[in-house]
Order: sequence, then C-alpha cells, then structure tokens
Amino acid sequence: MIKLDRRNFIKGAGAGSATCALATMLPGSLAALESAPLKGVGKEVASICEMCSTRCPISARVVNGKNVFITGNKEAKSFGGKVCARGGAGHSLLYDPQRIVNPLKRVGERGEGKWAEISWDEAYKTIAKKLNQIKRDHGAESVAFSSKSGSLSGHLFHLCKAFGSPNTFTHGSTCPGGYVVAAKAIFGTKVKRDLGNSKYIINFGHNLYEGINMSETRAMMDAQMEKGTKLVVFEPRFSIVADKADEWFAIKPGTDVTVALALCHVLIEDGLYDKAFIERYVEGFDEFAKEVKAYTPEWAEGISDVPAADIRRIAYEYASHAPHAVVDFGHRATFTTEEFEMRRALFAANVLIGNIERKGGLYLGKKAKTYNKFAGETVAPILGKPGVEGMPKPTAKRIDQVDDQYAIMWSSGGVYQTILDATLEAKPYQLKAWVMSRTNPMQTMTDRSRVVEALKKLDLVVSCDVYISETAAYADIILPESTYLERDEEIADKSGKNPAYYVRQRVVETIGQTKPSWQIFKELGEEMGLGQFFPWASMETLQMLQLNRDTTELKRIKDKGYVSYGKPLMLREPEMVSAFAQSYSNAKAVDADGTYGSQLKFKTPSGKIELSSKKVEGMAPGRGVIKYREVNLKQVDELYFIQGKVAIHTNGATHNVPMLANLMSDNAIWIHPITAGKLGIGAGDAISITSSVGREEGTALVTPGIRQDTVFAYMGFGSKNKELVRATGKGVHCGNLLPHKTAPVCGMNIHTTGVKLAKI
Ligand SMILES: Nc1nc2c(c(=O)[nH]1)N[C@H]1C(S)=C(S)[C@@H](COP(=O)(O)OP(=O)(O)OC[C@H]3O[C@@H](n4cnc5c(=O)[nH]c(N)nc54)[C@H](O)[C@@H]3O)O[C@H]1N2
Ligand SMILES: Nc1nc2c(c(=O)[nH]1)N[C@H]1C(S)=C(S)[C@@H](COP(=O)(O)OP(=O)(O)OC[C@H]3O[C@@H](n4cnc5c(=O)[nH]c(N)nc54)[C@H](O)[C@@H]3O)O[C@H]1N2
Ligand code: SF4
Ligand SMILES: [Mo]
Repeated sequence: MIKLDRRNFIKGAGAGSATCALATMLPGSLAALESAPLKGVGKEVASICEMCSTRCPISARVVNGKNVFITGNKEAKSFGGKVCARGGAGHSLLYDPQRIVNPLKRVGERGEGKWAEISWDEAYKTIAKKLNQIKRDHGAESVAFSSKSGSLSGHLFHLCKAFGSPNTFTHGSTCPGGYVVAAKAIFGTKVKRDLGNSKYIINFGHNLYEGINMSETRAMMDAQMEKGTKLVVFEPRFSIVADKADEWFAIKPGTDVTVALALCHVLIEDGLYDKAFIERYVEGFDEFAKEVKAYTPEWAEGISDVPAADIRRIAYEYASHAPHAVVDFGHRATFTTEEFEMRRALFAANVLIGNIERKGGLYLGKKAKTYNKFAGETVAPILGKPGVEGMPKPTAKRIDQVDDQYAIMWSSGGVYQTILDATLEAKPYQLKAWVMSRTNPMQTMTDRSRVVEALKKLDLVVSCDVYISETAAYADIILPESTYLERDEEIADKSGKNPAYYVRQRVVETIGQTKPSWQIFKELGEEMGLGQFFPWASMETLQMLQLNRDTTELKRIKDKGYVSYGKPLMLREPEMVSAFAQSYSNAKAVDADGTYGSQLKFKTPSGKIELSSKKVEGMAPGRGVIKYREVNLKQVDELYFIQGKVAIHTNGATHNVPMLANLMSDNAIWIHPITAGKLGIGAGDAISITSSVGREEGTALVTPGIRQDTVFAYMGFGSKNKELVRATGKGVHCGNLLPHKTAPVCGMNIHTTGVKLAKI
C-alpha cells in the first residue's frame, strides 16, 4: 500500500487566503486532512466500489486510522471475492489532498482556474437563484442535467423532473447505447451474456481483460482456464484479450458488421441454425435471411481483411457448440456510425443458434418481480421506487427528440452530445445551463474544443465531482461529492439469473464538507422551492421505503452487503428449471420438454424476438431489416485512430488518483513498424498526431501488435486542466482528436476517426 507523503504537501501549501489558484492549495483540504485521521470502523463494512461504474460488491475496513483495506465481498460469488487494481486504490482517492472538500465558486474567467471556497448555503443560493431566473426567462427545458447512471443520476434527474426540464442525459451515447438500443429493438429489453458457461466465445473488441467488469472478466477467465472454452477475437490491435485468445484476427476498424453478417450467412445458407427455435420465437427471419444471402464470407473478407475460409470455419465451430456458445455483443459501442447494424448483427448471430435462455448464451435478467411469479411465492422482496406525487410534466420536448429515429435512445440515456448542438446552435432550441454530476465530457465526449466553446457560452455551469475534473474546471460552481467510501446509498439491484441486491455503506467518516449526491440535490431542490418533492429525511428513510419498511431484511442486506435470492434460472435449461420447480411448491408448471420455454416472451410489439422490425422501420425508414451500409471513418491518406481502456485507469476519471497515477500517467501511440518506417518514426520518438479537429503530441510505441493502417491509444490521458496536477499534459488527449459524429438510430458519439502522424 502506498502512503501519501502529507508532510511534503503541507510544507508546500502555505496558509492560504480563501482564493487560490490551485486545488492542491485549498486550505479546506489541508485542514480536513490535517485534523482528520480516518475515522471509521475497524471491522469489515460491506459496500460497493465506485472506482468504475461496474460497481463491484466490496468489503472494506479502516486500518490504523490511516488506510482503508478494500477487498471483494465474499458473499458475491461471481465476483470471486476480488477487486481489480483500481478497486484496491480507493483509499488513494479518498485521502488525496488534491480532492475537493468544500464547495467552490469560480472567481476568474471560465477555465482560468481561480476559485474561492464557499459555504454550501452560498452554493445552493447561487445556483437556485440562477436556475429559477433561467426558468422564468427561458423555460425549465433550457437547463440540461447529466450524470453517469447510478444512484447519483437518480437524485439529479429527480431534481430535473421536479424543476420541469425533460433534458436528462446519462453517458449512454458515449458507451453502451449502441447495444442497448439494438437489444431493445430485437428483444424489447436489455439482455445479459453467460460467458462463464460458454464453450465457444466469439469476441468483437470486448476488451474484458483491460476494460474490466469483475464478474464478466472472471467468468471468461474461468471458462478459458477451467473449461477449455475456445475464444476467437476480432480486434484491430493485439489487446490483452487478443493475447489470451485461441485465435486473433486483426479486423479493419468499423467493419465488424461484415464478419457478423457473414457468420449469419453461413449459419443460414448451410442450414446450421436452430430452425425449431426460429419457428417458435422469432419474427422477421425470412426478411433477414433474404438480406443476408449477399453477405458471403468472401464479400466480408474484401471489406474486413478477415479470411473467408476462417469465417466459414468459425461459423461451423460455433454452431457445433450450440446452444452453449456466444457471440459477445461488446460493451463500448462507439466504433462506427453503423453501430446499430453492427450490434444487431451480433445479436442475430446468437439468435440463429438458439442460445437464448441457455447456458453459455444470452439471457434476460431475472429481477424479483419475474422470479417471484415463476416461483409462485415471494422469494425476493420487490424493491419499491420511492416517488412523489404531483411532479410536473414537462411540456417541451427533449433536445434530442428532433428525429423519431432516436426514439429508443430517449429513454436509454439520450443522445448526450446534443447538449453541444443545443447550446451552440440553438438546435432545436437554446440551452442556457448545464448541471452535471460524475461526468467529464471534456475527456469523454468528442471534440474537446467544441465542449469548451459550449461551456463558455452557457449562463450557468454546475459540476458535482470529487476532483476539479477537466470539465469541472469550466464550472461556475463545483459541488464536492463525498467519495463512495464516505457515503450511504440506496439498495441497488444486481439481479442476474436470480434476484440479488446490494448496498453502498459508508466506511469512513466524511472528510471536509463533502456530501453525498442524494443530500446535495435534495438540499438544492429545497433551496429552489421544490422541497415538496423531496419528502425523505435521510437515506435510511429511502432504504426503508424501498423495502416496504421490512427492517429485518434491510438489516440482513446491510450486514451481508450483497444478498442473492433463490437459485439461477434460465428458462430453456432443463436442469435449472427442474431444480427451480422442485424448490417452490407453487412454482409454475414445467412444460412437457422440461423447460419453461412456453413462458419465454419478449417485450417487443409481436412478443417475439424481432430479427426484422416494423417498429424500427417506422422510426428509421429503411432500417427495419439489418443491413450493411458503407461507412467512411477516415480519408484514404489517413490512419484509423482507435482507443481502449487500460486495466489500471478508469475512463476520464482516475488519472489524478495518486496510486494509479504512479502506476501509469502517460499513453503512448501504438504504431506498426512498417507504418512507422514509412514515416521515419522510431520507437520512443516524439510524434504529432493530427485529425480534422485537433493536434496532440505524444510518444511512439512501435509494435507489430496493431494493423498497419491503424494507430491506438489508451484513453483518458493528456488532461489540459492544470488542477489535475498528476495528469496534466501527460500523454495524448483522445477527445481532442475526435470529430463530433453521431450514429443513426442509437445516437452514439463515435470514437474512431482518421489521423496523420509525423515525427517532431
Ligand atoms: N480498467 C478499466 N476497466 C473498465 C473501464 C476502464 O476505464 N478501465 N471502463 C468500464 C467501462 S465504462 C466500460 S464501457 C467497459 C468497456 O469495455 P470494452 O468495450 O471492452 O473496452 P474498450 O477498451 O473501450 O474497447 C474496446 C476494444 O475495442 C477495440 N476496438 C476499437 N475499434 C474497434 C473496431 O472497430 N472493431 C473491433 N473489433 N475492435 C475495436 C479497442 O482496441 C479496444 O481494445 O470497461 C469497463 N471497465
Ligand atoms: N475517446 C474516447 N472517449 C470515450 C471512451 C473511449 O474509449 N474513448 N469511452 C467512453 C465510455 S465507455 C464511457 S463509460 C464514458 C465515461 O465518461 P464519463 O461519463 O464522463 O465518466 P468517467 O470518465 O468515468 O468519470 C467522470 C467523472 O466522475 C468523477 N467521479 C468519480 N467518482 C465520483 C463520485 O463518487 N461522485 C461524483 N460526483 N463524481 C465522481 C471523476 O472525477 C470524473 O471527473 O467515456 C466515453 N468516452
Ligand atoms: S471493476 Fe474494479 S474499479 Fe470497477 S467497480 Fe469493480 S473493483 Fe471497482
Ligand atoms: Mo463505458
């Protein structure tokens, strides 16, 4: 465990005035850390990690009043009782003297880095006055509210609704939106993957050994190590997943859809698909089959560079493991403007082998309500959603509600980057203010300079964060949230094949003046005159409402931190269905074939899986049937620029966390030796990387582990904000190189573009 050298820090920060230029010198942080050894319980507290939004169940304890030891909560078996490197570094964030621990008010120009510490009361009054003024002058809809989804977004969006604006946004269109919208179009709902039981996994750039999701990462690892599962990876670069795969194909960026469609072509044309399954559960197969006729492996090879013979062979191998095989639908769905078609094609390849609700395939989440219905009794309590009556109904449309094609995305997080269009071009109307929490769009949206321009134009910018993030640096008011180790939150649903709940609980006393989101947005709401919409006094009240005042169950969930109910259920898996039916005397009757196959219904208009969809055709004419469309992600004389996660940092969030910054603070540009040779670039050379919107300087990492036409960088580095001292100016800022491009139907913000490299 790394110890922060607080002595050096204290020496360096003279007794300051209330206004100062750098967060490192904030007297509030200093006082808080000086006077407060970590106060918390020495025994294990079950809680939830927030070093990334996977939110793993953890167990944490304070050691010697100086450190917090964090490990995985053993109750949550699928997480293996482990945390990743970032999860283990929570203490380093908690105890970082560069954290913000008092509300801050901008006293210089936006982005100039001059701050004054203010009281919560002043922060609330300033924001409330301004927001209410904007509402009177321009309507509530002229204020956008955005946050990474989770407990915090719930509270921010509640405030937004009480205020009367329809404009709430999550990070959706910069992350999962593509596959979420595709899943909703096909299955009517999100679906999950059962990697751990899969015998054959086909992976299209799902970087699970670096873009970590503890339960999925462990599931895939276990399958590979213990069950001999074969893993085939399509990836433009030799990622760690590619390194651990049985086969790696360096696919051309943005062309995954061709390989996915060609796999479907072979499955259908060679009769390898599950006809009985299609007959029973699928709508729109014939239209899809007709379209797919042209998508031969030879055709796909011409576009993707994946050999036709391999596509054909892989289709056969995959089908031979059906239904316990899976085509992983990925996570970050921002590779190409044709994300919607790509993710639908990946789902289609699953549907064709009938792996739905089968081990090793795809399945629908079994939350308490569904599970209890099958059991004929209350196995798991159904979580209440504490709401309030009389919330105003916004009359204005959302800013992304200009075109019906995004209809599924409106309720799936929204098209986040439309905040820029509405601010800069009044499209479809003028935005005046942006209230954001736990989001750093300067790093994570595209076209950084456009984000800066938008932030400069707004009448009010509020950011709730734990650091002065690159984006928060442009705010008028920064609200310091307590870190996850200092706060209590609602019970959260972690159901998979059976219901499961877990809860975030405070491990240490709060440092400084920070507060949790639920309290910040409630108190701000009260100041805005919206107090009637926040009737709860504490988090405990909310938790009690969630559990219908069942104090015993609340105590059990808090003690264990993670409670799983019943046993895993997949409706078409005879062994699981039989074990389930034997456990509950009132359980639904099992079908003659030993499954619950007759109960498998989908929330689509037809109640079936819609491989082709009239609803989608209505939203986006010409898109009802999955189809290949050519994309143009770069100019001919440019290289593809792609990004990915690195195992020890999270998105645009952790680069200033001392322990993690010590491990890695720079991102080199991966470039193929032949390409480097042509450009006269050698290993370790300083290079420039230029796109249509920006220029960055970095270092060349010459490696054969990447295509010749592609360069790669780990994202999240190169902060241009001087307050994030440990991250400033180190490495290449990806967001600064990406033009602002939105994908049809799913509204994804695209992270692939063309660049040119030169030796400096
Ligand atoms: N350590 C760590 N873990 C994380 C995160 C983190 O920041 N750090 N973030 C979390 C979050 S928010 C998410 S969404 C997940 C993300 O999980 P992933 O989506 O698995 O992660 P990424 O690394 O963003 O991306 C994808 C991979 O796709 C490759 N790629 C780029 N373009 C293409 C293409 O056109 N085709 C193909 N086939 N591959 C392509 C990249 O090289 C990269 O290896 O990880 C989560 N876990
Ligand atoms: N170029 C490029 N852009 C990308 C990606 C990429 O691969 N390449 N990946 C995309 C993906 S997958 C995602 S999910 C998005 C993520 O992008 P964002 O939604 O912006 O999320 P993060 O970067 O994870 O974190 C945002 C902020 O949360 C703050 N934070 C951390 N903990 C807390 C807390 O407890 N409370 C509060 N209030 N704030 C906290 C951090 O300090 C940070 O400033 O980025 C996307 N953008
Ligand atoms: S994957 Fe790692 S950082 Fe993310 S929640 Fe889990 S332990 Fe924390
Ligand atoms: Mo993400």
